[in-house]
Amino acid sequence: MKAELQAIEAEALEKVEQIESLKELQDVQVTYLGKKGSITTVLRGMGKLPAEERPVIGQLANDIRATITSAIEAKETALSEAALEEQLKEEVIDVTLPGRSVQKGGPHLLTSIIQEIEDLFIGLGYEVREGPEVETDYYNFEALNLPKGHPARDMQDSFYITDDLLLRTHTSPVQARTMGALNGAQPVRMICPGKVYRRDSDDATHSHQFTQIEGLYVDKNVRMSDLKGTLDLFAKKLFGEDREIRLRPSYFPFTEPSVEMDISCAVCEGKGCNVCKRTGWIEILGAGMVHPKVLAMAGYDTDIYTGFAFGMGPDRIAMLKYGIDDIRQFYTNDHRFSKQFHHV
Ligand code: 2U9
Repeated sequence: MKAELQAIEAEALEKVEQIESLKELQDVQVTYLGKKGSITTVLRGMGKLPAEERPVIGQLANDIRATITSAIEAKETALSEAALEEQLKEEVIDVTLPGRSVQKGGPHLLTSIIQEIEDLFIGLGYEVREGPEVETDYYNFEALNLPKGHPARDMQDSFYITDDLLLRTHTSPVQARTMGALNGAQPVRMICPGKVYRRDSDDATHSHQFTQIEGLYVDKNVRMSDLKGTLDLFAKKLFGEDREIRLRPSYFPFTEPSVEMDISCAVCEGKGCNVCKRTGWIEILGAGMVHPKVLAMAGYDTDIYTGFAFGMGPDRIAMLKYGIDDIRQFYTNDHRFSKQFHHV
């Protein structure tokens, strides 16, 4: 039995030596030291031994069990350390390697332009107001001195939803709603950015949905010079302190008198180039003194209150400022296009 035990010991230690994985090690543990293991099996024959031999064999068996156990533990430690080493080698982080660039999003160019204009007018004490894109015929047209059948209505080909509901063609109804709500009781200083809709076939300069920002300033004794001063400041803040403005007579049903504002061309400094079509001037917005009919319909006493209003297309301003030649680029969500302006 002694030789048997020593053979088992030699075989077990040999096995432990060769083993490569912790799993196999477990199997060895069970095979040799387990309840049904080889050592235990041999010791079951202990009964047949002469009594004086049993303690010797017993001690030998315990020594061999201890030897195999410590060999297994040593191997387990070695394998765990090797596995950790391997893992660390795999997981080694070369901190000198550049990090994975996280695709950072950014504001859409129109959002940046609108925020820039909002910040300017908030600085002048204006409120930013929003309103419904599905508007009533009254607030989109009637309240703005565009009665049913008024020819100017056709200038703004509209998406009607019902006889009385349409997708707003400008943000002016928000001003009309605001004035109406105040019912002539107090001054108004507001700008209103937002999406507007015109039943237009899309091309490089027209989109059926585009963006507008309009402004309204109603108070006692508001004059044309207040409008001009405000527009001059706007032009210099948005397009550069050395920009000049020019006001040309125009016509809008909701303002009288009406003007269009040009700024001196930044590309040719007014000498004339293809950007300003050789005029030296670039049209930016329309404006005017609020038509008395519009003030009256909103409940304002036109003997006391006067006001000015203006309207512009941020799309057009962005195209001018960044040399963009197709308005549809703003609405195609092409990341290659929009990511160029994330820094704006
Ligand atoms: C009220 C009274 C007056 C808003 C105005 C314009 C002139 C104007 C155009 C700019 C570019 C439309 O998108 S665009 O083509 N708008 O030129 N808008 S005055 O006048 C108002 C608005 C509301 C109650």
